[in-house]
Amino acid sequence: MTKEKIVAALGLGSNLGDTKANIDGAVVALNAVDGISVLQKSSDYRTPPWGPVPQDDYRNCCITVETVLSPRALLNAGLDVEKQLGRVRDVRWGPRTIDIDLLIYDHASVEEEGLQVPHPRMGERAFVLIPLAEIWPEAPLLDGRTAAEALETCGEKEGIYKL
Ligand code: A4P
Ligand code: MG
Repeated sequence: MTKEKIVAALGLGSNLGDTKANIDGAVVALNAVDGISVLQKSSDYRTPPWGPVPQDDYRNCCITVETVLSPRALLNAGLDVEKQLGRVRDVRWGPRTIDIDLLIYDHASVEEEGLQVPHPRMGERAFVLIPLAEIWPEAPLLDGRTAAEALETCGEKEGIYKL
């Protein structure tokens, strides 16, 4: 029996080292994982740092993938790729070589220890919604809105530039 393939979206961010190489390397590494095929990658965007930690601007993008992995296995694949690319977990919300967030997994809603999908903070974050709406405007958020609808009312669009 073949497993059902579903579409998921991942958000990638980097603000340490060669940010383009980090993002591109993460996309290649994710595509190389058994059970994950990258469908689309958005443009990269330069985005002002969000959150309480003063730090450099980020490079952010989103990808859609087709996968037979469970949400947990997909999250773990992302964490493995973060490790491969030399990410050291230091300050929460602090600078990072690469951050891979699981944003959307089909229409599933997951609330487990260490795993929340759709990603709980994505609906207010233009650095997630702008690249996501570029490749998957109909992406279903937790509150029933699509990525494109959430982007319309999102207040943090200033200072974000397509690279
Ligand atoms: N976790 C639970 N649900 C998920 C999910 N859907 N996707 C858990 C990914 N991880 C999920 O994450 C901590 C734990 O969250 C993971 O081990 C996983 O079990 P982390 O990556 O170690 O820590 P973090 O990234 O510092 O915390 P968090 O809360 O994920 O931060 P965010 O929300 O990712 O924010 N500014 C700009 N412009 N661009 C950015 O990309 N990123 C951050 C980090 C801050 N400011 C930013 C950006
Ligand atoms: Mg994270």
